[in-house]
Amino acid sequence: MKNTFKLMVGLLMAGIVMTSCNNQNSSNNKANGALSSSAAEKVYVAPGEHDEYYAFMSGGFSGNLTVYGLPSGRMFKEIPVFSQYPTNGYGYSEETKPMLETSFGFVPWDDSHHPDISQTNGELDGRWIFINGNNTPRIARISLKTFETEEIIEVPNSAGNHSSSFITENTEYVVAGTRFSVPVPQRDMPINEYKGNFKGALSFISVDPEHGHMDLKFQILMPGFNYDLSHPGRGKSHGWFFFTTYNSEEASTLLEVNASQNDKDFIAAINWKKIEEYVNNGGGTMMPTNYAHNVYDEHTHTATSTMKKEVRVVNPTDVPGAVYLLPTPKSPHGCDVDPSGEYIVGNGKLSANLTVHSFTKMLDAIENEKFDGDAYGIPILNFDDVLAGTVEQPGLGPLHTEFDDQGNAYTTFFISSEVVKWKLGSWEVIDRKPTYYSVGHLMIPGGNSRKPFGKYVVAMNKITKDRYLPTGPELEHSAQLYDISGEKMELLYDFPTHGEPHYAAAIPASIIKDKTQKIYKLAENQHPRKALSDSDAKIVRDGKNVHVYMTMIRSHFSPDNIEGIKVGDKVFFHITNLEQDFDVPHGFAMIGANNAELLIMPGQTRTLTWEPKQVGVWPFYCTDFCSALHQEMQGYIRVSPADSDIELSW
Ligand code: K7E
Ligand code: RUQ
Ligand code: CUA
Repeated sequence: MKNTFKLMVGLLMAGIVMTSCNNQNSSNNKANGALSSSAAEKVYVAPGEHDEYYAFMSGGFSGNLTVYGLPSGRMFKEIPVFSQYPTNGYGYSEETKPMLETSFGFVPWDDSHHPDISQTNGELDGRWIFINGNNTPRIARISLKTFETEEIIEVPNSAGNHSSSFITENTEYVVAGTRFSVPVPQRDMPINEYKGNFKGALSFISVDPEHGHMDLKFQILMPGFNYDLSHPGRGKSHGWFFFTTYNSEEASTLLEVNASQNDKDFIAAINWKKIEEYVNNGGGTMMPTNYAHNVYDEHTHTATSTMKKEVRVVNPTDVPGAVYLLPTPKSPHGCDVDPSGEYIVGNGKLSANLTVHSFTKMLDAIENEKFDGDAYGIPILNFDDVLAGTVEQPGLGPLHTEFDDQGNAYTTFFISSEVVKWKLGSWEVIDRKPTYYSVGHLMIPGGNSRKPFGKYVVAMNKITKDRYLPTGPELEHSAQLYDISGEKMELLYDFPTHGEPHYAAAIPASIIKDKTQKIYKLAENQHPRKALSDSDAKIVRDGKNVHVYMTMIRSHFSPDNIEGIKVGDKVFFHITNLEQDFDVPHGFAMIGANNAELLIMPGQTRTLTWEPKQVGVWPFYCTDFCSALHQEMQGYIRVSPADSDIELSW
């Protein structure tokens, strides 16, 4: 196994794409066979009891966010964000389709990476959770009252929206950084003229404290590096934001060795308060661009998409004292700030040691103007001047670090497949535990805030292999739960996750569970095509468009039997669920409707379209077992030839 690791490091050093298919050792997975019997008790949540934490796991290439309980590992819900979602019709219903509009058109699938929960004074407040769409750059805001996606804003001038979506400690901004530098503005130009022409946009999206509405306030146009992960300053470093970079060579292809030829890349430190002030005084320039801003209105239960036409961009050299580069070995991935705001951990993927920078030292170096040259006019600080310490050879392939409330840090090592616990300040390794297999992110509830809850860590592993009963070639990823309340970590439990969870965020259930919304009040439904009682139900023909204002309640639809629909019509079913009891949705399935069904919550109106192609009498029904008479909840639609003179009737 050791040799395999050496080989892997050799491959990495040679610039070969990171793969870990070789680092399994199936005899090793028995190593955790000797779990203490108390491990079972620690994860056991008795029937009817509730979990202590909500955990929100990124869905990775599913584009969604999944909600789990900790410590049980039970999955409660999948929240659709950047994907059409058959279970409840998100992205299929007319009300939710606008959420997936972009300047590229309707993009109903993305790759989501990093959820982050809103904060007040650096502590989790449980109002919203944000997550990035990586591929077609977007940031979403999800309400933790309704667990629904309420807003999606596209990020222009970006590609591979990866340093995202992390928030400042009063949720002033949700921050997004581009992975790929691209021509800004986009234009037709030779790829090998990358250097000096491609820019890396770091976007600061303000969040309205009352409703959470997002607004792309400014973008900083940085040199053409790749920007990887970011973290906000907190406490003493509030007002700053830190981004790891790689490819400081500005090579246009990373397959060449030259992508990692520099001994050190950088962590970019951004004084966003300073840039905010500059922008508030009219600094920066408005650049024409296109990006979608999609907002779901909680009163009409309907999303609207607006195309924005310009963005304010800031050249960092125009704001002296706002941007610095901290040399960090080599190809840093994670960029993690500890709860005190003093330490900035750069996880250099190809580095033997972990580098930790000191915020205080950084300020001193800035004050004394001790610079080591500059890159494109941005001052570079001296490595030794800002170094707080190094953790010596803690493992291979460090990716991400989280923190507990006792001054400890926990770093994942992808290649050596382990979580390593070490001490902030003394930099000594305290414990290490293997992960099964090849861990990416890890998560401690509140671990990206001033107040972590250091009871559990969840490791999110890239490779599952033999951890569960085999399910053919495609497996779900595997998470592992460790008890970290003692000096040594204790592996408690494995559970599968959906998609690829890059990061996760968790919060004590006590903060949000009593604030969640149980019912949409019918009386507050402002959907323009609602029907609030059976007597409001009606059908209105408008040329070839037929609008059916339908209601549903246990256990019938009104209207149910409809005649006078013709081939070539487009039927809009606007269906209101009249129930006002918690947890009584009804479904709607119309044979051959436009690739979709609906699930409608009490008090809510949803619209599905149907374009009948064949004459006949076609049934519809409720898909959710809602009462003893559920199977009676049905109707028929008579479809006549296009030239028929049968009148609408119901
Ligand atoms: Cu390391 Cu996208 Cu956060 Cu995945 S990234 S592991
Ligand atoms: S919501 S102004 Cu009452 Cu549409 Cu925010
Ligand atoms: Cu309504 Cu089944």
